[in-house]
Amino acid sequence: MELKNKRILVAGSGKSGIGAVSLLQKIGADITLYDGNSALTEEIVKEKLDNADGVKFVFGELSSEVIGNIDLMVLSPGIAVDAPFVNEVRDAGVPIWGEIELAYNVAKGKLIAITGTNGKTTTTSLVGEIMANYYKKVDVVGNIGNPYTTTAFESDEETVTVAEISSFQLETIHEFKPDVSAVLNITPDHLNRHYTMDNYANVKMSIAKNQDENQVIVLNYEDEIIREKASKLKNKIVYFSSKNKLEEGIYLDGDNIVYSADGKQEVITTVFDTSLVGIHNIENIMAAIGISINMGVPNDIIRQSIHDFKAVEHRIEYVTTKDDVIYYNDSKGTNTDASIKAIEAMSRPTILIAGGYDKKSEFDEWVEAFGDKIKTLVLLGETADKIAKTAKKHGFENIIMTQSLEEAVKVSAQKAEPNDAVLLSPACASWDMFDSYEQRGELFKQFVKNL
Ligand code: UMA
Repeated sequence: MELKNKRILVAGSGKSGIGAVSLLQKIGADITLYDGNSALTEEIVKEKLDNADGVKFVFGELSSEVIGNIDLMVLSPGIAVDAPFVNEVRDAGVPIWGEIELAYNVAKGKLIAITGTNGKTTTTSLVGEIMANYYKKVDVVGNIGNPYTTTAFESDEETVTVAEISSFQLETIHEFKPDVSAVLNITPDHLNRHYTMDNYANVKMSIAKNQDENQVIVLNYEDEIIREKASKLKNKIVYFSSKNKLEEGIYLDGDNIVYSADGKQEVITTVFDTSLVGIHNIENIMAAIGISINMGVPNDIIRQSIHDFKAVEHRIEYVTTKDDVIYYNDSKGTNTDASIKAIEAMSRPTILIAGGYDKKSEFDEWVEAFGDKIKTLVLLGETADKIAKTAKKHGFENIIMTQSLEEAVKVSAQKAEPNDAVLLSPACASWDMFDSYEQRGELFKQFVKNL
């Protein structure tokens, strides 16, 4: 679609909306920026724009008059695709694109798109590093916190874009067609938005829906949901496995990470040659290898990049040691599966700080993962009561309820004995008390340092 002079409503004035507006300004569209938050004002939002010339603003309710005068709506990922105003726009016959679709429409060069319930950010960052060590012009964008629309306009045929893509973003793609895609794993998450697991899995797999038979998707062989859904794909599948030796693909053989193709095997790296810990990270590394080989990066550059790569902030991040108690920030553990991986990575008796925004998750499996390792559970946020109930149901009684993250940190420090660990791994999103998991993680580190 030619976007110049089109009347475009950008919905959401967060990072994605602001990115979309700045891109559309460069194209010369007629822009209205809408946000459902009626507490916002033109002044507040203008602060976020480099240039607000010609942009119209609507806050709170969206009238049918506005809807009747637009050619396209660009939707931010945090807005549900079945929100009442979105339904109205759809019913009026107006096309709805996600911010990702808008960026894709404009961007040039090669595109790598990575999704999965967990490991997206680590894998995207690692692939970004590998690409940057081989290609001249590399952008790392998407759910990682840097909207694709902020780089799309300046990209050219030489650009390699590495995009972390969430399920929310995939719901509103149409022609989005990555050269190489990846689905790392699919476990329950965001079910309040996607309703069923099947729906969620289909959304995740739709990352490949426009890829052709020559284009690669890198998939986790050990994920049953992925394997089942993969049977419907028409593009080229490259599997990775942490448990099985694959005839074709990437696999873990003892301590070696092996690439096997056309009857030949090559050790790309070993589990000792990386600072990333845990089997989930080995899977992220294998996915990154699968992507990079299919982007034509030589093996020695892949190996060196993996060796040099440092873990991502807020993901089982070491904060400090005080009175022989180690503090870890896993604010990015925003679902039970991610949090279980953090618990598994602990090697000391652990005081776990958890709870947050209610995504209607179940916490049974998560509590079962405590084993003997978690000695005290410190809870906060919307889900605190639900988690406490589930923990007690499973016989875990050592629970402390708190009202704030600061209180949770103080209580944990009081309870901790030498040789313990204190782990913030909420198993929940942050949106009940914080703007983002990053903000929650930063505050946690601050409160720990203030102890
Ligand atoms: N809004 C409405 N109506 C609604 C809901 C929200 O008008 O019904 C408005 C809010 O008032 C707010 C704006 O929309 O002003 C926020 O938009 P947004 O929620 O889409 O947030 P952005 O700031 O644009 O950030 C988004 C991603 N957020 C979500 O998907 C919720 C960021 O992912 C991403 O980094 C950013 O785009 C850049 O691409 C964060 C995330 O938590 C990290 N993602 C989830 C996850 O990883 O699990 C999916």
